[in-house]
Amino acid sequence: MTTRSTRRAVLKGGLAVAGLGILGIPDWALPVLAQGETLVPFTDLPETFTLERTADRRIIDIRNIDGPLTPRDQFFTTQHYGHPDIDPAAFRLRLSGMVDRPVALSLDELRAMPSVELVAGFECSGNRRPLQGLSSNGQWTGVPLRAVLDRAGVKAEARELVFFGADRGEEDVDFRGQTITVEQQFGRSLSREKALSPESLLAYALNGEPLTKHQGFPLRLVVPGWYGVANVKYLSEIYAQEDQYLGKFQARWYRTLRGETIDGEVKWKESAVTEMQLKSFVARVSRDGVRHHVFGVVLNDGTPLRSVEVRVDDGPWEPATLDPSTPEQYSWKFFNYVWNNATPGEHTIVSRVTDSTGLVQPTEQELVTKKTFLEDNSQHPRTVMIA
Ligand SMILES: Nc1nc2c(c(=O)[nH]1)N[C@H]1C(S)=C(S)[C@@H](COP(=O)(O)O)O[C@H]1N2
Ligand SMILES: [Mo]
Repeated sequence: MTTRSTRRAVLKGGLAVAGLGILGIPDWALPVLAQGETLVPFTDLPETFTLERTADRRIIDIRNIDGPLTPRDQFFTTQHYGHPDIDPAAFRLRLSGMVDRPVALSLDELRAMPSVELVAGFECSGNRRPLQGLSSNGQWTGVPLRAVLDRAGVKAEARELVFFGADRGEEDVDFRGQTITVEQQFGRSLSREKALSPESLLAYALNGEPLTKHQGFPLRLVVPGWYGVANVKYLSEIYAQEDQYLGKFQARWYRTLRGETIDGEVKWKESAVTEMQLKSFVARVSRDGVRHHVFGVVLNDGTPLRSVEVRVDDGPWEPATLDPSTPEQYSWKFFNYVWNNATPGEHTIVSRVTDSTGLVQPTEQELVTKKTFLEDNSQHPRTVMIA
């Protein structure tokens, strides 16, 4: 058996006992049933910790990641306006606004265009402690966004492309103390340059099968290397305009406020959530005989990585090994670290990643001037108890 299939078998055993959680025994505290490898529980999780599983939100259990691609029915999800029911036969993607030829494309027409496949992982910009479970990795099939925009011909004056989902909801818009309630679609924009650049994709399949309802059936935008919010689901309309788009999910809900020191003075900078910030996190610790394994995940904007390191307690940073099973540029990446001679007692384990430009994942302390919780890519120390 290869290492990967061994791990898969071990974790299948782990999943089989997941139901014991309802007896008050956290499933990850139980010995896993195969190959003598056991999960070592994280002791930093609150005792009452449960994975949120509602129609609009699914947090994956990162301790159970068992392969590079997240299965379709387990992919994390966050959805603001419920799940619209879309009849695929009647579905049309409309392109309008500042275009030469407004078009409406059926799914068959989109599928008839040359397709591309892309492995891309992403996390919600709100992904953070305690579990980091708002993240997943998928193989997307679809049509390059650029090819679809070229069908309509984006006029030279158009500065922004706005992507609207078919999902809609009522929102209170505050204006100088006055509250105005409007019904709106989920909408996000990309600059002309970004939209016409070659990477983005209009995806109709995930891991080789049609998109699931939670992942935006029948069509979604995938902007590789960007936070989840850019990947508009139930994509029904692309509108070209000259003005900046200032809708709620562009200009307000997904904003980061950071203090930056410029010429010795702190300037407060508000920015839209775009490229993923360089992040790694420990996903699980397991024991195999006398050795322990630390397994983790890296997410970033697609910049090549230089290294991942792991530190135990106050020890030195030690190199971890990047797993070759996730080589694609925009895939999430796995790392492994063999922890020898772990002594009984509680230990802290943390990882940090460095990319090829020399950028190092920041500590929590280095992010204290970031005042909103989005884009938290800080190093995430975890604790485990070694028996
Ligand atoms: N139409 C639509 N697209 C959307 C959203 C939404 O609420 N409506 N949520 C966004 C956010 S905040 C995230 S993190 C991702 C989640 O994608 P997933 O559910 O496939 O994981 O979808 C994005 N696309
Ligand atoms: Mo999100």
